[in-house]
Amino acid sequence: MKAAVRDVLHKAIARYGDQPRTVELLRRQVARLDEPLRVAIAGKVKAGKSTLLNALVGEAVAPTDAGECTKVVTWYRDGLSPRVTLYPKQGGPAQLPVVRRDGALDIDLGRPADDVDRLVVDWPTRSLRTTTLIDTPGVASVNADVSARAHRFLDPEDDTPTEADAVIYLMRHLHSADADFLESFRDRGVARATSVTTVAVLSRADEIGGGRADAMFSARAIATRYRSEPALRGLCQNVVAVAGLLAHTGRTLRQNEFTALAELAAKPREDLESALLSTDRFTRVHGHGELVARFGLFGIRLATSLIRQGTRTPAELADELVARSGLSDLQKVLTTQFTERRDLLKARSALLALERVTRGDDRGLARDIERILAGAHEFAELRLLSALRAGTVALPKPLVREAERLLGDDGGAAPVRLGLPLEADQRATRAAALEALRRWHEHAENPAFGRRASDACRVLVRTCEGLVTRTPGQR
Ligand SMILES: Nc1nc2c(ncn2[C@@H]2O[C@H](COP(=O)(O)OP(=O)(O)OP(=O)(O)O)[C@@H](O)[C@H]2O)c(=O)[nH]1
Ligand SMILES: [Mg+2]
Repeated sequence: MKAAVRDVLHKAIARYGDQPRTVELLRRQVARLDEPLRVAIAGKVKAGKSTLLNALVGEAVAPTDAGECTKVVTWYRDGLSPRVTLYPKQGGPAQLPVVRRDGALDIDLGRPADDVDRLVVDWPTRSLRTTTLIDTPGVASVNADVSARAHRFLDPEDDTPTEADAVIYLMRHLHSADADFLESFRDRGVARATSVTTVAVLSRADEIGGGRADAMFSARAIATRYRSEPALRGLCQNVVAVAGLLAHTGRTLRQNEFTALAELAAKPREDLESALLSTDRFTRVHGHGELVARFGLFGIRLATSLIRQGTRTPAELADELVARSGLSDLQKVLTTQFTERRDLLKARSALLALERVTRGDDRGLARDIERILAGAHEFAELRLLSALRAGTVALPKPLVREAERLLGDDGGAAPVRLGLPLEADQRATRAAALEALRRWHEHAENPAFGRRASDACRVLVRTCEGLVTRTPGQR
């Protein structure tokens, strides 16, 4: 499919030879096909976007305090050596010095954020090799300009293509502004399937209920509820609870922090508990303002209790904090939803871009675009997945769940799609595929189903046929 998309882009470049700006836009799309997937991190002001980005990278690259930088769209990509490039709205790009303070990257724009189009940070790290992460300014903020900047990036109104292939949307609790925002960047073009390119995160999950010991447990329960919330279901692929701060601090835990926590853990437990009721109270009694900023009250409570229960080394503590932060849940969802569908999502972005630039004057390319869309069964799957999530296909509930799984909602591997363990052998997988094929054939013929539901069943028949072909029988 990538080859077909590349071909149609080249064809377009030839046909729009008289329009240098369009050619430039299309050239960028060709290059983009081979680049890592671009995932933007969006959400309201102070939702914890930059902290989560740092947790995903495993280093403090994104500034998290107030400052001009947090108002600028910033790209973080794998590079040979650390480099910060500023692209102003007017004039050519400028290199900024790479300064680290306490291990964290410290960027000084040297000019108002308003004058900056974007920052690009090259950072040598494995975690950015398959995915470029894009930090965006908070939306629906008091500062309408900053909010508008994030909006323009994710859903430009003119005919420039969207820059991100997928979005991680952070919210602290479900707010109508979040649903409005997600709704507003639903795209209207070819592959019409924004929900499949968005994963929602219930962020700063450790703060739920004032950071009580069961905060993460409650947060997971809320995320599960949001997953089936009608306001969200059609707008995103999944909802995961994550305490980004805990994850980031865990991944960058220092020896002196472990020592300080061990000292706190040795104090009488009741005293510590009562000091942990509020930040003010804690810092008044124990000082350690820096520790609170790094761990939060929940993190201190959790870390001291782990040490009391026998965690002996910083490495052990770090692993436990990351494990409890929900970061790996998010990473797993990002892998199945985004990384495994990388080529499809990139092809989709390219076709969306092509459709935007050729709108109104397609120069005979509409047929080529249509042919790719119709020919690639993956697009039909993506659209159906999105329709199922939005609840616009009237299928019985158990069938919806099975359909979502067959379409790759839990992962793209054949056994997983068929509801078998990943390590299931070829024979079992083939048998399950044949059985699924038989049933979906039956569903497709079910006279009780409406036209849309029957169409959906036919897409699944093709999916099952594909699964049968992928697992050939022994002769
Ligand atoms: N307790 C707790 N605090 C968090 C968490 N994530 C972020 N914070 C804190 O919330 C504040 C804002 O975090 P940022 O990561 O800068 O949030 P942001 O969404 O990037 O903010 P803007 O870019 O200014 O919109 C910082 O003081 C963080 O330490 C979390 O998971 N738990
Ligand atoms: Mg930020």
